[in-house]
Amino acid sequence: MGDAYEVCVVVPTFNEAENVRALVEGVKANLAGAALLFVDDSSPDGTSEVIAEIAKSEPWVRLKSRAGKMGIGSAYQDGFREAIAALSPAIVVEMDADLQHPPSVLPRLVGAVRAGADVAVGSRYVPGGGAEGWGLWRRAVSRGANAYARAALRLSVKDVTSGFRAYTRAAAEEVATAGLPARGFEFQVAALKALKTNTKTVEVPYTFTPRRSGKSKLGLGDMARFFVAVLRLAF
Ligand SMILES: Nc1nc2c(ncn2[C@@H]2O[C@H](COP(=O)(O)OP(=O)(O)O)[C@@H](O)[C@H]2O)c(=O)[nH]1
Ligand SMILES: [Mg+2]
Repeated sequence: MGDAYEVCVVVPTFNEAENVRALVEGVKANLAGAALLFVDDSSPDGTSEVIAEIAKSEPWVRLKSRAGKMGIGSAYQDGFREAIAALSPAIVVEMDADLQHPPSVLPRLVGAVRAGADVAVGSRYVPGGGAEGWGLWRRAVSRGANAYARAALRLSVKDVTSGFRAYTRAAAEEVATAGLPARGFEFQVAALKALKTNTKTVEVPYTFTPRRSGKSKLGLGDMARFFVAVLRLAF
C-alpha cells in the first residue's frame, strides 16, 4: 500500500522548469496536506530534473515521467490513473503548471467538492471570473471555442474548456477510463460530456492570469483540431 492523501493535484508539464517551484509553493501555501503529481513528457528544458530535486525534500511532490510529448489530455488521463492507484485520494484536482490558474482558488475548488459537487470547474465565464492580459484575438478564440462546444454538445457549464477543476475520485475515474482525446482543450470538453447525466457540476469563478514564464503550447493547428474533435463528439 502506498501513502494516502485526501487531495491529489495533477499537473501536466512540458517545458515548465521556471514555473514548477512557484507552483509547488503555491499549492503548499493554499492546500496544505495535499499531494502533487507532475506528469512530465521528457521536457527538453529539464523540468523533470527540477521536480525530482524538489521531491527529495517534499515527499508529497511526485513525478511521473513519460517518454515523449503525448498531449495534455493523455497526461491527465495517465496522471489520474496513477494518482488514484498510488495515493487513493477522495478528490483529484487538475491545473496547469504555469500559474495561469491561481493556487489561491484551490481551497474553493476543493471546498465545492467537499460540499457535495462531483466536479467543480474553475470558470472564467461566471460572475466574478475573467481573464487578465488577453488580447482581443485570444479572448475571441476562447469565447468562440466555448460557445461552439456548449452549443454542439448541449453542455450547461459556462467554461467548458477550463483545465482548472476538482473531481471526486469516482468522477476522475470515469474521465480516466472513458478513452477521451489525448490532446488540447477537446479533452476538457470531452470529459464534461463523458460524465454521467446525474453528475453534480458547479462552477467556481477565477481570473486566468498571464503566464509567469515560458511559452504557451496552443497554436492554430490546435484550434482546427478542437473544431473537428467537438464535431465528432457531437455525433
Ligand atoms: N505532459 C504534458 N504537458 C503538456 C503538454 N502540452 C501542454 N502541457 C502542459 O499543460 C499546461 C497547459 O498548457 P499551456 O501551453 O499553458 O496552454 P494555455 O494556457 O492554454 O496556453 C501547462 O502546464 C503545459 O506545460 C503535453 O503534451 N504533455
Ligand atoms: Mg497556460
